[in-house]
Amino acid sequence: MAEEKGRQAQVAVIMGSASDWETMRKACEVLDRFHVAYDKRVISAHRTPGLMADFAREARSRGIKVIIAGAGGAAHLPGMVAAQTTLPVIGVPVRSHALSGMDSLLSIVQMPAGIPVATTAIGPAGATNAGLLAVSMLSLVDGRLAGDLEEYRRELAAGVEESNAELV
Ligand code: RP5
Repeated sequence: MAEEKGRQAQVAVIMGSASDWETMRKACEVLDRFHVAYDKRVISAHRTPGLMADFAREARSRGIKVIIAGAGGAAHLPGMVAAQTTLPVIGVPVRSHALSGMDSLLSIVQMPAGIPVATTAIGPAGATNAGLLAVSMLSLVDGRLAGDLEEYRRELAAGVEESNAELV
């Protein structure tokens, strides 16, 4: 069974390379904040295609409910995982050196009809929002998470109010 800190993982956070971790850790920070158990691991669509296929095909039976997949450049991981599971897949375009992540974004977002990947913004903001989207999906059947998301939004709004106060 997939587990994190002794609890059944509900979310899998995967990335094409360890070099994606600085971005993808933002998704994990959100899951930590909401006390959602997750697995995290490097799985490369190009360097470990067999591992990717095994992971995708077994994820549902392992109890995973949402997959967050980050990749950069020729970012095939989210789409190829989505092709092999009916779990929701959220794709995070990691900023690349050569093309600043536009290559990653376009690789992930332009899926053919029938195999969806919910694609976020490029980079850390996208990873943060991927974590929040996963929490939102889980909150459909988890009242505690629904309440915690409401509280999170109140905190965001309070932060804006505070920034206004600092303008004077
Ligand atoms: C992609 O290639 C990875 O997702 C990463 O963003 C990019 C570069 O990988 P490394 O060469 O840094 O391992 O597969």
